[in-house]
Amino acid sequence: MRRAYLGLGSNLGDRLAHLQAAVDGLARTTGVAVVAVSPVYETAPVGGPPQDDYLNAVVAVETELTPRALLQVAQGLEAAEHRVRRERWGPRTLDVDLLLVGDELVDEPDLVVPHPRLMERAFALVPLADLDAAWAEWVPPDRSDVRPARVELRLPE
Ligand code: GSY
Repeated sequence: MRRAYLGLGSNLGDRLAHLQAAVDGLARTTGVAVVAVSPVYETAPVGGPPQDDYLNAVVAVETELTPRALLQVAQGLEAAEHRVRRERWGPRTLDVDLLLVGDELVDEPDLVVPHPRLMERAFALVPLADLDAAWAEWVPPDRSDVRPARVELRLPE
């Protein structure tokens, strides 16, 4: 068993419902136990075309799955929320990113762990630091693009 952190993002449709569906789907996955969910943040889009703000959060799980198996779970959760890949970095109903999987290092064409852009993304670092204070020192001082949202995710029972 190891601790993994997954980043969740949505900027299309019922954003909170998409994030909650990901948390609930993880909780239903064999070999995965959801242990914590971060606060939800309203965040300015990074990269891609002009698009609406995102809701972002991070979920902590205990898992016996490999990074590859977790990637398949993440892609299944995105597909269940009808994510359509129209353009790179474009708007999406649900994005589920593998941020960290224990101390695993993976560098394959379609899977890099830790997430290759984690250190540049305040929208992932801020909620990650909420769950693991060891990450607080990496959070940029200007958090104006990552604002607490007035909504919360439920931790499944
Ligand atoms: O990789 C996550 C998708 N994404 C996001 C996101 O989740 N939040 C914000 N604020 N910007 C983003 N740009 C991309 S791509």
